[in-house]
Amino acid sequence: MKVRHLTATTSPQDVADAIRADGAAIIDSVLTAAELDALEAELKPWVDRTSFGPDEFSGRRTKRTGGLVARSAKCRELVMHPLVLGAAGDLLSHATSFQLHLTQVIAIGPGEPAQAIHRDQWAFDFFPFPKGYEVQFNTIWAMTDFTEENGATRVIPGSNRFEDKLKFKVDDTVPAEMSRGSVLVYNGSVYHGGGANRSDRTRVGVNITYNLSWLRQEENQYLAVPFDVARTLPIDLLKLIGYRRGAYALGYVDDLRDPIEVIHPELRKSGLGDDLKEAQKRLMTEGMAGQ
Ligand SMILES: O=C(O)CCC(=O)C(=O)O
Ligand SMILES: [Fe+2]
Repeated sequence: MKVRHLTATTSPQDVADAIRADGAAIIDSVLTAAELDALEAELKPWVDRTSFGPDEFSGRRTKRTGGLVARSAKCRELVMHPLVLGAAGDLLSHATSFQLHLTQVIAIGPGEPAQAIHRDQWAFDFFPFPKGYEVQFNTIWAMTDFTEENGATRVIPGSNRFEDKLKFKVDDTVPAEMSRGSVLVYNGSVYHGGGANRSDRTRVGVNITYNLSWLRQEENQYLAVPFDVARTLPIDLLKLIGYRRGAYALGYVDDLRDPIEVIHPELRKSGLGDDLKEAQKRLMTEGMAGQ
């Protein structure tokens, strides 16, 4: 079974449905050549000065370059891409909100062997989330073509419904082959891994992932994005990178202040934002019912 291909005009709900069905899908030709060139120009200096990975999982011939919200204005557009945010919101709608989890160029160099097949949600200390309770929405934007030969991500379609902590071989997977400018979208429960690069060119993807706001972020956005840069970012992006509360109370500052107020004091609110009213209502009814 191959990874399903969708067009860039697919609705966010249909993208989310494809992921619910198979754990992964490819949206073809989302970015234009001009957008890709601009992205590449912003990312190159940072990738050039990144060292190879320290272990097999990160990849000893693979570079992983993060901090992309701070380092690349064009990446902010990928982070905020409406189709991605719409699909993520649909897939993760069982929680109050979701947030940016990590931003990372993954440049798999020639000679890199295949990465171990895994679930991304194992990052949460291998917590056994209930089947169907998705905690992550992930993207890998293809900056080069992704081919079987150059290390296209390996996926087991449908494995989002499998048991946890299973071990697989590369032969159990299929390559998520896609053209430059396409994006692989997948959830935290699908088994996958970076492919072996048997070509003589580097395979480059931009991995941008989102998770439920009640979980910890893999990349520490508060430290990765300097305060002076954060101050210049749009409010929506600030909230997405974590300057908001998760559920009712998670992440407040001093006297129950919303974290966005630290950056923008003019946004001080006396009450809760609309997005938190539902969480408050649940806390009151479910909290009281338990007493
Ligand atoms: O680069 C890829 O194709 C996937 C990498 C991956 O799955 C990971 O590092 O978690
Ligand atoms: Fe992964």
